[in-house]
Amino acid sequence: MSFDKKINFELASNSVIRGNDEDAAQLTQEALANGITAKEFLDFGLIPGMDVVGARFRDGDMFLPEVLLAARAMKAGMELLKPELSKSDIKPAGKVVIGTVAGDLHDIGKNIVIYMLEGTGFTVLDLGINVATETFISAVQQHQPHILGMSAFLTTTMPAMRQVIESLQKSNLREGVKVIVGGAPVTEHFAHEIGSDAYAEDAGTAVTICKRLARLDNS
Ligand code: B1M
Repeated sequence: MSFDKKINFELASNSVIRGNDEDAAQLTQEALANGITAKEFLDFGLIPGMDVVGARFRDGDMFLPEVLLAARAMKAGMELLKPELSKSDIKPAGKVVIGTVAGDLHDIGKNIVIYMLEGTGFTVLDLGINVATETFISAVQQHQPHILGMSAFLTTTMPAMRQVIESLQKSNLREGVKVIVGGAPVTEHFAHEIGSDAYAEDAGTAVTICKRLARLDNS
């Protein structure tokens, strides 16, 4: 049977919605084998599926165990996309330390940002999820990155970003590092209010902005 891009994307979205990791992996493999780019497959296949999951969960039509299965299916696809998203012949563009803030266990969006940063030549140190303020601070002290990135996916964990920026100031580290924040509930306005240098609404924009921030830092 010939490969149909539209059907592949639809089936991939459905595999995330149904939480079927085997299907998600197989459809990802098929897409890559048929010349679909990792970015296109994410944007039109996996992520739209997760958007449906989010809306159903919000409306009470889906429950936590199903959301966990959806996340597992999404990750099964992402694992296969990672090599392509992270492939880079470009020399290091800068160093980024990144993590999901304290109290927050979401990491799918953060990981996409990381893969795409690595794919454009950034060296990335991933601090993981539920990262305490002190851990961000000591990572900046120890690794002296050009950029500190923070993700928050819950309205209740967004204030932790402010705490990290305040701690950077108190530790006299703020001048030496650019800060970028993101995650579904975070806005440009919020980023500005807490004193972040930048905000990005998606991984592609995050890469463009990090390039700009790293260049400014070096100049
Ligand atoms: Co949760 N969850 N969840 N969840 N979950 C949301 C975020 C929610 C919006 C769902 C909803 O109600 N519709 C809601 C938050 C409501 C709010 O705060 N306003 C919610 C809730 C309530 C919860 C729990 C509290 C549920 C409960 O226990 N009752 C709980 C909290 C746990 C905790 O963190 N303490 C919880 C748990 C979970 C799971 C563990 C089951 C799972 C996470 C699995 C994982 O990540 N490993 C999960 C999931 C999967 C979701 C949804 C459905 C999907 C998130 C996702 O992966 N999206 C989500 C609903 C939604 O967002 N539609 C939801 C796909 C991803 C590609 O997009 O994350 O936006 P996104 O990332 C984007 C951008 O935001 C941006 O680039 C990424 C790629 O383009 N970006 C950055 C991200 N980080 C960036 C950093 C940057 C720049 C850009 O610079 C540094």
